Parts: sequence; structure tokens; C-alpha cells
Amino acid sequence: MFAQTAVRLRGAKWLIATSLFLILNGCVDKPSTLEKVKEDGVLRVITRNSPATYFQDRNGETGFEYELVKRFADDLGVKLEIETADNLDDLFGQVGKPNGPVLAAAGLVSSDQRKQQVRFSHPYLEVTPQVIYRNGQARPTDASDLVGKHIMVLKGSTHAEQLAQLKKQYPGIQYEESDAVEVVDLLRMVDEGQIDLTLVDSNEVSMNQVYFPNVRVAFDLGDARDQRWAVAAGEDNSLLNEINGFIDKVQKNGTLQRLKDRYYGHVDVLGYVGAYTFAQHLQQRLPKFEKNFHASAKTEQLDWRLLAAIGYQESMWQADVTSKTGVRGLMMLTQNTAQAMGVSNRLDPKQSISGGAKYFAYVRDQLDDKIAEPDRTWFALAAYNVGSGHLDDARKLAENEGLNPNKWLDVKKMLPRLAQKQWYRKTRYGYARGGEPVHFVANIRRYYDILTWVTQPQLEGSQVAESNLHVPGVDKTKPTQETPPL
Ligand code: BLG
Repeated sequence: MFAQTAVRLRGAKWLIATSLFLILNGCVDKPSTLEKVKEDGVLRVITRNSPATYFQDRNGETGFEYELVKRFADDLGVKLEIETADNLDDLFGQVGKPNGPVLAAAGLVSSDQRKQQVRFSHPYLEVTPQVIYRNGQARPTDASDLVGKHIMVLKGSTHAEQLAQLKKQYPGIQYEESDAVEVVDLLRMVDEGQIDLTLVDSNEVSMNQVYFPNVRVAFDLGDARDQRWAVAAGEDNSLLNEINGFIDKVQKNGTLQRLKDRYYGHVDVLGYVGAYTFAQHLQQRLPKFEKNFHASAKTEQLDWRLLAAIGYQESMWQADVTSKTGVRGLMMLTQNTAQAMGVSNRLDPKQSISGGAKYFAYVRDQLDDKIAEPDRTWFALAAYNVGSGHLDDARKLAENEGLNPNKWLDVKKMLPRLAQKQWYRKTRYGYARGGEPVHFVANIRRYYDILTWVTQPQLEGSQVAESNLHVPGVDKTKPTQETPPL
């Protein structure tokens, strides 16, 4: 009897110990956020739909944040799943929810208020908050000028926090916080005079300037701030550490710089006047030639928006232009090129566009196989403008300098040397105005980006349609107060 009890007790002890062991072991075994991501094979990310973060383009998903986060997912060896939040509160509320996104990548800056909800990564981009007003109105120059104005900002944004702070000093400041809008809507509302002012980060302002020709920067509100990714406040550090390691890595190996160059490096090439003019021509001139761009793009298997961007750079979509050097027509073909492409009348826009498309496809096919996309497109544009021979000279100069002759970022540094005797006297094809193709490519990339954004299907019913951009026959770019600065 006693012996039996002892056995039973020993058995119970064993059971308790085993259970304890299993429970404890179970706790230790609970996968970390990072392990869970890897186990699931999916990195779930939440962002916003805007030109500066994430949108659909010619090849599918794109945007600065998308590209960065895609590289992170690739490094982890997992798939990337993106969802977009309607507003910032929703975005912060979703991060870290069970089966929800583990990471927010949406041009976010850290603030005390936000730190209660999320933890921020190392920084990857510096931006400055800017006060935006409408051309033709009195330009505000400091915070006291915000008093008495109709101001709107995104609900839950750091801009709203900034205004709340300023209000302590200037109680007359009134502002509205909206959760039904995106940054592009705020800019449109200023552009159309629905609100007086808004606050937007500098990168978004320069990227969107062209869609809203009447918006102007009044002044920088405060110092530059860093954009960072965010994970849930309770995240166990496994993911955040991995993110920080990744950001440090792309910072060091130049990937981040290349992305900045790609997305923001050419955003200011147009300036106010260029942005204003482009927006006007988008409505008034492009519709006349759009079907020709579509047809030639189809024949040559190119993106019609790239062709249209070349056409804008060459002639601002005018069929009857002639340069000092006798280069003519909408796509600015030289006599030789026109002949080679079978163009009999360079002033016929249909012929010019088809000849230009054929020539672009031809120079692109001639390029060294080692030049991969997207650089291949930029090299082909440069060859279209300066000729393949001079482009090869610049590639050789790059090689001699220890740079990569297959990267546009490197070769574009060498092209201007073709105009300097100390360099061109040693090249095969000699002197060329090498600075021209650099501007040529930068401008076309910008026009291409804009055309891509305004023609993306998801926008056709919303922002673009509302702002009447790219809608034939509606000229909303006419300033109501003042003509643009010239
Ligand atoms: C390009 C030709 C290239 C040619 C280069 O010039 O024209 N491209 C086209 O005709 C489409 O074929 O390369 S080459 O055949 O290997 O020599 C170099 O000669 C045209 C360029 C010239 C430029 N726009 C297309 O980008 C132009 O118009 N320059 C004149 C400017 S102005 O007269 O000073 O205003």
C-alpha cells in the first residue's frame, strides 16, 4: 500500500516535471518574429499608395519603399506581400497584429507619440517638412503666417504633431486633420485653392510638383528628419535587428544611394516652370500623338510612355520643329537616321515617331549584352542622343577609371569628359557634347515616371481624373491668379 503510494507520488512528480519541462521548452521554442517570417516564407509589409512609396507602374509594383523592402525580403529568402493602408492611424494600428503586417515602410518619421505604438529602424532617407501654398497667394514666410489660414494635414501625421506644438505658441493657428486623403490629395487641394496651406515632406513635394503646377514651397518647417521603417512596439528585436543590419548594409554597399538616385535623383530636373509646362502639354499636345506612340511602341515592343517621353524631350510634342543643326521633327531625327529608318518626311509626326521608335530599338539591341535593365534603357537613350560611338568612348573612360562601364550611374559621370580636350583627344570618336545625353536621359526618365504615374489604371478613376490631368480638352493648368514665373 505504502509502496504503491510512493510509486504513484513518484509518478506524479515525474509527470509534473515533464509537463513543466514541456511548458518551459514550449516557451523557448516559440518562434521569434524573424523565425516566423522565415517559416511562413512571407514578409508582410504595410505601406501607402503614393508616387514616393508604392504604386503600380509599367512593370508592376514599384516605388522607393517597395524596392527597398523587396530587397530585404529577397535577402531573407521570402516572398513579399504588400498591403496599403487607407490612413496613418490604420497603418500604425495594423503593424504587428496576428497574421498582419510585421513591418511598416511608408516614408515614416519617428515621433514621441508614434514611439508608444511602434519601434523605428535605423534611418534610410532624410527629408524636410515644408509648408505648401498656392502660386499667386501671398507667400507665408514663418510660422506666424499660418494664423488665419485654412490648413489641412494627414490625420495622425507628424505634420499634425508639429502644428499642435506650434498652436501652443500661436493659438490662432487652425488646422484640419483628415484621414480620407493622401499626400497627393493635399497637394491637389492647395493647387485648386480648396485649402490655403498644407505640410508635406520635401521628397513628396518635389516628386509631385509636376502634377500640381500651382503648388509652391513657402518655407521649411523645422529641421530635416529621418525616414525609418517601423515594427510593432512588442516585437522581440529579432526582426528589428535584421532590418537594421540590412539598412546598414545597403547604406554601405551603395544600393541605397542607387535607389535614391533612381527615385529622387532626377526629381528636380524640371523645376516649377518645366513642371507647369509639362502638365499643360500633357493635356493639350499629347492627345494628338498618343495613338501614334501606341502603334509604334507595339511594333517595336516598347513602352509607349517611354517613346512619348523621348518625344517630349525632343520637341515638346511638336511635329514641325527644326534645330540649328538641321535635326527635325517630333522625334528629332538627323537626316542620316531618317534615311536609315526609311523616313521620307521627318515633319510627318507619324513617320517621325515610327522612325524614332525603330532607331531606339535598334541602338538598344546594339548595346553590349553585359548592360542589364534598367540601365540598358538609359544607355539606349544616351546612344539615341549622342550616338553609339561616343557612348562607347565614355564606357572606355569609365573602365580606365576603375568604374563599371555597364552601369549608367558610372558612365554618366564620364560623358561630360567627351567635351574636354584632355580626355577626348585620346578617345576613338573624339569630341562630343557629352553633357547633353546626361540631361537628355535625366529628363526623359522624369517624363517617363510622370507618364507612368498619370496613366496607371488604379488612378484613372481617382486622383488624376479628379485633377483633370491627362484628360483631353480640359485645361485645368491655367493659373487663376498669376502666370507662371518665366
Ligand atoms: C543624334 C542621332 C544619332 C547620332 C547623334 O545625333 O541626333 N539620333 C537621331 O537621329 C535619333 O543617330 O548618332 S550617330 O549616327 O552615331 O552619329 C550624333 O550625331 C537628336 C540627336 C542630336 C540632337 N537630337 C536626337 O536626340 C540634336 O537635335 N542636337 C542639335 C541641338 S542644337 O542644334 O544645338 O539645337
